[in-house]
Amino acid sequence: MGLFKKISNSTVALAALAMVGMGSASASQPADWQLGFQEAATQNMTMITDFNDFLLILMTIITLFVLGLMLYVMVRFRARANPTPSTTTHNTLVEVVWTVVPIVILVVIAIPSFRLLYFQRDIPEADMTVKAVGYQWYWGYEYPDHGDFAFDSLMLTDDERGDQPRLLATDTAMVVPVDTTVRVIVTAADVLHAFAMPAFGLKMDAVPGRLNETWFKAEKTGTFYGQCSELCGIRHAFMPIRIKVVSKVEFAEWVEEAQIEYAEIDSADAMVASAEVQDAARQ
Ligand SMILES: [Cu+2]
Repeated sequence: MGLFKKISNSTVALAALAMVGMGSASASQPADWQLGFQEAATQNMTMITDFNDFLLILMTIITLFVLGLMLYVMVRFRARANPTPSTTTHNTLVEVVWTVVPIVILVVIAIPSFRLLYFQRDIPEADMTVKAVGYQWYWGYEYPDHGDFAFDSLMLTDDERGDQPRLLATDTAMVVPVDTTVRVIVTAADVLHAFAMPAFGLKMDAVPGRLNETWFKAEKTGTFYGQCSELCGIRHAFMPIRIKVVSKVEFAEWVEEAQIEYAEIDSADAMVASAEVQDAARQ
């Protein structure tokens, strides 16, 4: 993996240089003229990037080899240079080689592929749980381990967003501590959505009436942007996901504030909602 690491590191360095040149923002969001993935913020995404680089190199070698063979055959055995064609129909050695070599290549691909798949699907012992609920058209977050408070996260308009990125800025963020295994329970309240965070290598369908489970462990602090990744209706493009990864101390402080702030908002919302239901019932 050393070689791929070096290549992907130099790609990151090049991308960073390019971004400095263009005055673009951090790598936790899409960048202008971006090639490849966003910079990894979890081990999962590092493994995805390495696997992608490995496959890219492997298939480049195969493509060049096949191209070389075709050019050789076209030149060496063209009608003018080779007026009496060979009538050979079988060559045991060549046939064994072109059967065995592709099998070996597939096995070489399968091993890291399954390793990555098991790493993603085998959910480790989680330190905390967040439930992400997709609504038409925003995300809601619930923190069952920290007093069961809940809040919604809506996209900010161009007037409201300040220096946050366009179509990715939200009023509130899902806040999690760094170096912590977070179990994410993903579901939806109305139609299919999908919870996706590119820098974490995270994508999970949000299905009404079903609890899907995934996890991540962010290795650095910062703000990370993702989007709903299931065509869910007219405002599908306007329900971004913002995850703020903070230190454990900052997270504890945020939880204390959030328990007060969101509990109050929720009970007020609930009162308004129940009043509306009663009004509707009377009419
Ligand atoms: Cu959606």
